[in-house]
Amino acid sequence: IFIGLGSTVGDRLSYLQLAVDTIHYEVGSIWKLSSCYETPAMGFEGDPFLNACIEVRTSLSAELVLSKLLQIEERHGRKRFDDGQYHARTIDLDILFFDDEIIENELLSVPHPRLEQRLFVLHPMVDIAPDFVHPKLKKTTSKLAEDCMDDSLISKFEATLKNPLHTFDVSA
Ligand code: PH2
Ligand code: MG
Ligand code: MG
Repeated sequence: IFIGLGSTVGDRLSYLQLAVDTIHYEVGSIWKLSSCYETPAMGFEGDPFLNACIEVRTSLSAELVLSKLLQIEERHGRKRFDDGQYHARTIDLDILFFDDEIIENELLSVPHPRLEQRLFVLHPMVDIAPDFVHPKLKKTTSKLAEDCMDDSLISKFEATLKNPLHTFDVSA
């Protein structure tokens, strides 16, 4: 599975690393880590995000992965609001792809809706899985990035995430 990570408050890199470490122990092994990118907040006024993607191997179901990710977000200080708006957050963890499954229910929408409109998702995805085919749109992540109309300015962040296993680290 591919998970998108984002943080917009505090020590953003440490929050993302904390998320990676916790996912490694509670969801599955971290197969690949993208570089980190600094990206302007999309859809609301706010400080820039640090965004990255990881590939995780797990035997858990999508529903279980989702509940683990929500727990991790909560444990590390994310506050949720029920006003239907975006807010600054310490950690946002999104399931982007779950193999080539298409899941639509009241809890989950996988592949993550609108990811093809977001360079802050596509850029890190191209790092770790340029040839992965979007199961609905039938295009690789590289092709989606090329065709993407998002013109936001995305810059590579110098510091990188570390794999808790210290292997398969494509960003090293
Ligand atoms: N996530 C959002 C809304 N806007 N903008 C950026 N740059 N990065 C994000 O991860 C992001 C966002 C909703 O989850
Ligand atoms: Mg998100
Ligand atoms: Mg989210």
